[in-house]
Amino acid sequence: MSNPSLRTSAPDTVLQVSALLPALENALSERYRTVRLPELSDPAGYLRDHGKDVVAAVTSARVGVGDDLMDALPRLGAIVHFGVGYETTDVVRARARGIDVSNTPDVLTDCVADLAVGALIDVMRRMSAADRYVRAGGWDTAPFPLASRVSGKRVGILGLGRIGRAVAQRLDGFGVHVSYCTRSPVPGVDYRHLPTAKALAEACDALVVTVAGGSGTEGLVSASVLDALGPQGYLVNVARGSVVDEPALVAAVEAGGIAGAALDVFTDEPNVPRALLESDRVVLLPHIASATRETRAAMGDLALRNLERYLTEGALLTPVPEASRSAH
Ligand code: NAP
Ligand code: 8YV
Repeated sequence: MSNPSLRTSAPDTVLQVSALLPALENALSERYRTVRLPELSDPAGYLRDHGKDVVAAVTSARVGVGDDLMDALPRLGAIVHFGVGYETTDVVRARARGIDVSNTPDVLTDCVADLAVGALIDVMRRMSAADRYVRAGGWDTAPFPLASRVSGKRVGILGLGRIGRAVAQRLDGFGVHVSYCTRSPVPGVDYRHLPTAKALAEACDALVVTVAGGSGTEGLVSASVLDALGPQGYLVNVARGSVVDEPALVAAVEAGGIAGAALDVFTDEPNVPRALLESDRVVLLPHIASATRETRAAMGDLALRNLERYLTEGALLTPVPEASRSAH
């Protein structure tokens, strides 16, 4: 706990910062004195009068704990994220105050990789577009246009972390030639490393984005990267909308600068640019890469175990890495 001198006789409180998995919300309420911030009629008033009671915050990866909220919680000692991404929380700022931060790595890796590969096949083979075609009666008049083969193609993975590696392993089964870009080559990996996103895009037929989000990767998939991918190239993004320059992507889709895109994440969710909604060459998914019953239950369980460990032993179970701020 960050500042013992600020302790009062008030009961220690767990602050639920955002809506969470219902089972996790129920477990928090059953086990701890929990306050659900989104359900308060006067959250600012609560924070002013009771912010000093909060010792731990549980939040989603997409909401995090913003600076103002952090500042309103003088005894906060732990931020527990439901999700692996945590770019919504300033970890350096938190650690400077002695607040530790956890996320839910590994337990969602398989499902996110499954969805990334599914999205890649969908956009290249045009499965969702073909489904729309059948439903609209197009098959009655003409065969569906030919699509692009997946097996044997060159796929570039931007960010070869836990999820990127799981995507690569799945693609090995398709005889795909995998190359990747990270800031430094991953030891013990045989895939070809390329030093920049642009070099990776030039060398592949499809670019799968699995890099960490945050300021360090904002706009990494820029207009010039999309240009390097080219009119025959496909983009899949399961990382964060911020990693892709969305206006540049819209321009590339509209001009035929790339062949297609499959997107699970967007800059301003749930708002999707109209041009993407209207394009038959874009697969749109509502940020569902980890959204299976099994994986969400495992994420909730890991978040809860982090909180329990912190409240009983003063240390989190899966803290985020020390040097994470440069990427997040
Ligand atoms: P991870 O293991 O930390 O992998 C992140 C990768 O990004 C690492 O390989 C890292 O390599 C690379 N990276 C960071 N900055 C880079 C840069 N500037 N250029 C190139 N590579 C860079 O994380 P993970 O568990 O695989 O998760 C990855 C991300 O997926 C999360 O941060 C989250 O945003 C996203 N995600 C999305 C969903 C969804 O629902 N769509 C679900 C889960 C996760 P280096 O540090 O060596 O550069
Ligand atoms: C979830 C995610 O959608 O883990 C992440 O980083 O983006 C997803 O798993 C998110 O955590 C739910 O808030």
